[in-house]
Amino acid sequence: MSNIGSYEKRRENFSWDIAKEVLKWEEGEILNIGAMCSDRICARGDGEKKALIWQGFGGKQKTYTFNDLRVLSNGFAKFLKELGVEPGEKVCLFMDKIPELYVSFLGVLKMGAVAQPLFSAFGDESLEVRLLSADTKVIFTTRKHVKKVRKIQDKLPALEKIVVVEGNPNKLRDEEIYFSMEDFRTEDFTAYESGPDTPSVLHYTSGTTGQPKGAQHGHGSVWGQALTTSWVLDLKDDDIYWCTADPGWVTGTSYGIIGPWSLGVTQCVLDSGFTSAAWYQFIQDNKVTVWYSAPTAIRSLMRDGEGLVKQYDLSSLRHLASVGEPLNAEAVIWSEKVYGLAFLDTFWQTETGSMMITNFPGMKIKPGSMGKPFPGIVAGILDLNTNEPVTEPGTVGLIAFRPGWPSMFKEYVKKPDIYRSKFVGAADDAMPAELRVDESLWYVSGDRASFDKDGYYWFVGRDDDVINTGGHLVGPFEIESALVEHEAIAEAAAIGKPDEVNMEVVKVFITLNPGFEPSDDLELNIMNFIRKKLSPLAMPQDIEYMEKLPKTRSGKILRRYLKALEWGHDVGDLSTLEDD
Ligand code: 6R9
Repeated sequence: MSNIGSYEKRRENFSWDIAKEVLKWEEGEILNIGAMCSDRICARGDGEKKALIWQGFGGKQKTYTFNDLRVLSNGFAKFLKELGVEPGEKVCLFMDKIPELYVSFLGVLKMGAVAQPLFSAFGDESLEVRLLSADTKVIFTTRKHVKKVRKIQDKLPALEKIVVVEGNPNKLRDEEIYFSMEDFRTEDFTAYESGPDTPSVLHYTSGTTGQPKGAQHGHGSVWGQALTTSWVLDLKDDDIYWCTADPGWVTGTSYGIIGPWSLGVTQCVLDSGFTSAAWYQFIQDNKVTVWYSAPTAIRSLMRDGEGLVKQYDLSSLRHLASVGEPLNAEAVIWSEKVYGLAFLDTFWQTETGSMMITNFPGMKIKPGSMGKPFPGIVAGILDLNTNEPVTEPGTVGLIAFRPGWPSMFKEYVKKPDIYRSKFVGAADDAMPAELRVDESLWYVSGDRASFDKDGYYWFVGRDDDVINTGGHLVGPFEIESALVEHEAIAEAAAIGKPDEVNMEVVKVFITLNPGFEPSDDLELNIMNFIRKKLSPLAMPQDIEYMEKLPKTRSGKILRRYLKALEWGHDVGDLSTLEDD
C-alpha cells in the first residue's frame, strides 16, 4: 500500500496539516529543520538508526546514526555561535558531497543561521557573485576547494571567516580556521526557535538576464518537503533511499537532506564520479529501495544498456522517480522494461522548494507526462498573451501555481522587483506581504506546458533563454559576461544546443578582437577559461565564430534567433524578435 493511497481522495480532503501527522509533529514542538532532522528523530527513539551511509572515491565508507547527526550538528551549531554568527546570517557550504556537508547543513540551521550550499565544482567567479550577493559571513570548505575562496576573499567585505572542515590542516593560512567535526561532538545544544518564515536555506538559481538570484526559503518549507517525500517518493521507515543530486542544487537539500531525514529515513550518498557500473554496484551493495535521480543520468544508464543491468542484483529497488529536465517517454518505457519499475517524473523548481506536478505511486502513468498537481497545489496554464488561465486541453501556456504552499520561496535576496515580477494577477501594492495567501495571484514558473483532458501535464519547454544542461540551470548572461573577459573575445552569445544525453549543452557564438584568429588552441583556451571561472557545466561544448552577432535595434543580442537557427525551428518574423 502506497503512502498516498488514492490521489483523488487526497485531493478532496487535503490540508497541509497532514504533513504534521506524517511527521508525528505536535503543536508547540520545535519547527527548526536542523533539529527536526536529528534531535526529534532521536527523541522518538530512533537515535541508533542509520541516517547516512556514505561512500567516497575508492569505495571508502562511513556510516552515521541519527544520534551522530545530532551531536555532530550540535558541534557545528555551537562552533558557529562561538564564532559570533547571529541567526539570519548566511553560512556558505562549499564542499563535495562529504559527510561534513550534510552535518554542517543541519548545524547551521540548528543555530538559526541560513545555509547557503554551493556546488563544489563552481569556479571562483561563480562563487564570488553568489557570496557577494548574499553578504555571506562564514564559509565552510575543504582543503581541496579553499584555493578558490582565497582567490576572491579580498573582494568579499562581508566574509569574516573561512573554515576548513576537511583535508590537511597544516597547509592553511593563519587566518583560516580548521574545524574537525569529530572533535566537536556536543551532547547539548538548544536549537534556535525558528518559525515557518524564519530564513533557512538559500539556493542561487540562474535566469536569462543578470546574475543568478538567491531564492530564500523558510523553515516552514519542511511541511511541503516532508509530505511530498512521503506521498511521491513513498518513503517508509525501513527504506534505504538514494537521492543522486548534489546539495549544491535544490533537489539535494529538499530531497537529499530535509525530506528523508525529517521523516527519520536512512539514506545513502555516493560521492564519486558517475559510471553506470558504479551506480548499480552502489544500489546492490546498499540494497537501495527508493531511488530519486535525473533524466540525464537515466539516459546515460540507457546508453550503457540492459546487459550491464543484468550483471547486478537490483531486486531491492521498489520505487524510482526523476526530476530536473523533461523525462522522455522512451526513458520511462526502458526503465520499466529493464528495472521492472518506471521512473516517475516530478516537476518543480528551486523557487517552489518542493514537488508541484508529479506522477504518484499507483497512478496510471502516461510516459512523457509530468503527471498531475500534488494535492493542495492549484496549478494552471496561463495564456501566453493574456496571463489568463486556459481551459482548453492541449493549449500551450505558462505553468503557474496559486501561492500558499509551505515551501514557496520567500524572496530573491535583494531583488524585490524580480520577486514581484514572478507573480501575476494582483495590484502592485498588494505585494509582497499578501503574496503567500492571496489566491488571486499566480506564481509563474517560466516553463511552458499544456494539460490533457485527463488533467495530466505535458512539458513543452522553457519560456526563457536559460540553458538546462543535465538537469542544471546555467544562465546565458553569466557565460557571456565571463566570455567577454577573455582577451580574444569582443562579443558573445550563449545558448543551449540539443544533446542526446544532457538534453542541452552550452554553445557560444563569439566575435574576436582585432589581432585574434580562430584556432583549435584558442578554442581549448576559451573552454578552459570558462570551466575554471564558472564551472564544467557552463563550459561551451561548441564555439562558433561570427563576423558580427545578430542584434535588436537597441543593441540587445538576439539569442533567441541564434537558438532557433540552431534547433532548426522557424526563425519567425525577425522584426518581432527585434522588439523583444
Ligand atoms: C528541482 C529543479 C527548475 C527547472 C524548471 C524546468 C526544469 C525541472 C522538470 C523540468 C521538465 C521536469 N525541470 N523538472 N523540466 N520536466 N520534470 O530542478 O530545480 O534547478 O530550479 O530547475 O528545471 O525548466 O523550471 P531548478
